[in-house]
Amino acid sequence: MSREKIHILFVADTHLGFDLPFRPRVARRRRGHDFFANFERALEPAFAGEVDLVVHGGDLFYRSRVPEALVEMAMAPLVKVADLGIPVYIVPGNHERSWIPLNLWSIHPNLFIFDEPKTYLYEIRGVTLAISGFPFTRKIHDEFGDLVVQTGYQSVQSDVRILCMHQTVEGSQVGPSDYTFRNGPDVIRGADIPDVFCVVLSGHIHRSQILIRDLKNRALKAPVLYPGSVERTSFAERKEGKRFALLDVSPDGSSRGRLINVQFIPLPARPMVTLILMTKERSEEEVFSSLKERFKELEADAIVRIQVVGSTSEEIAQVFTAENLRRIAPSSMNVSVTYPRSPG
Ligand SMILES: [Mn+2]
Repeated sequence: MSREKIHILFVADTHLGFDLPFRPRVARRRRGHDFFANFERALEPAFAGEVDLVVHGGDLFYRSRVPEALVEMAMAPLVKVADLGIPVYIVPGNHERSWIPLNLWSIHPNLFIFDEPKTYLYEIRGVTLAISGFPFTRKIHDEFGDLVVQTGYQSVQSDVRILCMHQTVEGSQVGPSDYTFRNGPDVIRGADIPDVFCVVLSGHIHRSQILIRDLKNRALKAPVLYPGSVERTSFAERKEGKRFALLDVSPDGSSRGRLINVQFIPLPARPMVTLILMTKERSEEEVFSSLKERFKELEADAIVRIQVVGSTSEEIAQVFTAENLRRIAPSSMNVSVTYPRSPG
């Protein structure tokens, strides 16, 4: 029996279109280009012909309704991969759930979209790989088992089986203080991961991680792999390294095969900084010059969130108008402001 390794490139949560207006009202640095650049970086091993297939784990776009021009831009790198003869499998995420235009692309012989639960077969170097998947599904807690059956994985002969989805699994973590998903209508129980796949590839959770145990410390029947988002979509991700994944699977004599290698490949992500500015008993000029000083201490490409603490009189608020901030912050930064919530 063949011990051939199959190389898979797995990327997810590219959120293309985020901060990328087609007709911007003001000229300032936009974060959207960073997302596109990392998407293309992640696909480099595919452009170089170093992988056998590519899986996109969903949230290709940053929201459900996007302009057609953005769809063209987002699909171009995936079509480039597909044109090289490398099949690309796309899981519709929460942002693409019922989005028909994506299906127009499924006429490409190497682009496959899990618009409903299904299983694709891919024969390569004498190995039959079964790639099962289903689109993002709300309230999946009690539906997961049925969805897996609906993929039809059991009706095909295979040497290796993988499952692709865009869901939250028990034990996955997000946020600066490691919020852990435990239970709930949108969370898949670890114990429900079946014994029929060698790996579960999932988008949705923006922190890259691999789950091998449930919260009762019982081994999962297949590891669940999240590559994470390609750039930081919010300040909750400020401490996370951004990555995509390369993995190898191999036949092992069962119809499931086995996962033999996982590599998380880092992507450059811009620093995110919260700048706390005290305004109590300070004049507009003082606040203004202190803000200018603080900008100088930051990395030039920082994404800055200013948190105003204290008075937000009309004069002080003038310092933080978008126009004013663009004037004093280096143009390489992205700057936003949050004000304290008014008490009561
Ligand atoms: Mn996402």
